[in-house]
Amino acid sequence: MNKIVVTYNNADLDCVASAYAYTEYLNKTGIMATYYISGMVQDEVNIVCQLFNILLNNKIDKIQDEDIIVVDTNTLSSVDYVKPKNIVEFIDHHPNSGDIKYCENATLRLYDVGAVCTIIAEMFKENKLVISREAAILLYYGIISNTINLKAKTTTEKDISILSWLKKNCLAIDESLITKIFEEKSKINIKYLRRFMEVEEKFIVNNDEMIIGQLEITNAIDFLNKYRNNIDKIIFDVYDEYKVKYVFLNIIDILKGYHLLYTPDKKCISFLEEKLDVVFNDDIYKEDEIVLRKEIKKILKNLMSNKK
Ligand SMILES: [Mn+2]
Repeated sequence: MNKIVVTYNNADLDCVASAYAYTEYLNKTGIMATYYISGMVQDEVNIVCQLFNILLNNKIDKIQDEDIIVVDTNTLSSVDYVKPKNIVEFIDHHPNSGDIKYCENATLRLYDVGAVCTIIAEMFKENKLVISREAAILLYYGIISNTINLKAKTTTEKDISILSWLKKNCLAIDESLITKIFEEKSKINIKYLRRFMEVEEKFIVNNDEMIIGQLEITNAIDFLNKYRNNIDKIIFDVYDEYKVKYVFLNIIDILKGYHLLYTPDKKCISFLEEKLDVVFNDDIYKEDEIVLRKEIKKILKNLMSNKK
């Protein structure tokens, strides 16, 4: 039976690159597979594809009863368009959501790396398979994007060393384009600000439901100052719609390498100040290093479950 590699809605570059390259990997090892991208992809995916003339297309329009492989998430709600019983495999680097218990046919492969792209690239390398130009480019910039050009603390030795293998296998890869890609993806159309803020997924610790948005852009502080009203409105809308206890935003400056926590909600600020032992100034907390949303989730989860 044909296998289908899927990932979450509004996929980022790590998702799309992993799905694309893992499909190629399966095909090259004699397993029939296609990828399926659900919903709109994030701008960065289109930027890289245009730069290198890579064409992405879904060869199927609809998921039926095929075997499903999920990459870059292990949370069922983010792949709500597939049936849990059809999932045969998860390949991911996020914390274990516990949802595997609802998938009687699936195995869960979790790796401690900065990008799922790294895992897929290593499979090509270990099995001495020839990698296509497209797959190598997507994986390379997928790793760069997901590790914020290796500045994120989630970056591992594996991420760093596989980049040189990818470069060796594809002459089109150009390091000097990284800044250009980062600048390009920061040109946000404010009409779609909510999509860029990634505020549609609840995170639950103990009994507290919260939503942590994330923006990855250049000139983070200027952006926040300029669009503060728009951001506030979206955060309050999200409170209304999802009825969660806390909503806040993690804003990463992808070139300067710092991050901000921001929310207009004083109650949420007090919560974060207490839990994370930080001080907000004018509703903003700034730290001179990059901390990703998945790391913040991990910290909160550890703190709050220990206490129980
Ligand atoms: Mn990822």
